[in-house]
Amino acid sequence: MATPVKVYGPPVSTAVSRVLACLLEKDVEFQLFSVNIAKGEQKKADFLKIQPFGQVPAFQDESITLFESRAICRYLCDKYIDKGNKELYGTNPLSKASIDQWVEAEGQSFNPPSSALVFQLAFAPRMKIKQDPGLIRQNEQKLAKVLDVYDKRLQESQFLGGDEFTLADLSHLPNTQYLVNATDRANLFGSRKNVERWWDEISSRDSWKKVVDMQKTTA
Ligand SMILES: N[C@@H](CCC(=O)N[C@@H](CS)C(=O)NCC(=O)O)C(=O)O
Repeated sequence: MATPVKVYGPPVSTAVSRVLACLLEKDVEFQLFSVNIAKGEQKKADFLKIQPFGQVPAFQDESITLFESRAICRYLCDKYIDKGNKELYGTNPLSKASIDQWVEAEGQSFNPPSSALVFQLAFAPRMKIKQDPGLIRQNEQKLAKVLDVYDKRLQESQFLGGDEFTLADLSHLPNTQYLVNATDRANLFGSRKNVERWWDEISSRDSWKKVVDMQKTTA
């Protein structure tokens, strides 16, 4: 029997939850190891051996150690090609290229403004950190422009990469979950008809619902 892969980090972390969603879609057995970010455990010498930047997640599969959530997801899809959702990372060079294009768009265009807003609007108040209204305004404008592009794409296509739910969509779940459910900016998504339809569909997948449950129950 295959040894379960190991994920280090809390499910409330957006990057960790991206990997968890992928593992659940691929039906790959995993063990989750807690890393207390508030206590700075991610900066300890032992952890830096598996994640040299001192961030979560870190990941191990037998002798392989990886960091960077999107790279871990791509690895999982390639290694476990015959398990779980077989469409998750495409089935031919063209579908893979389209998925990669939108995973990159998530990392390069969507993530910077959305993660800044998640921090400012959802985490800063909980951590008793003062919010920066200028930064919030600036990132809200940037995200609105990105979502206008998404709305147009999603008018032509059911999902970002094409006709199937793929890594391209999955990658957007973590930040969007916080923006829609833990801030007062849900309207950024709800005011765009095609984005709203897409969000309703991707956020109701069983894999993502399990991750959200884990966020409520695991430290
Ligand atoms: N690009 C990285 C981002 C990792 C990241 O930013 N992790 C955050 C949590 S979501 C973290 O470890 N924060 C604590 C710190 O930076 O000390 C990935 O996708 O894995």
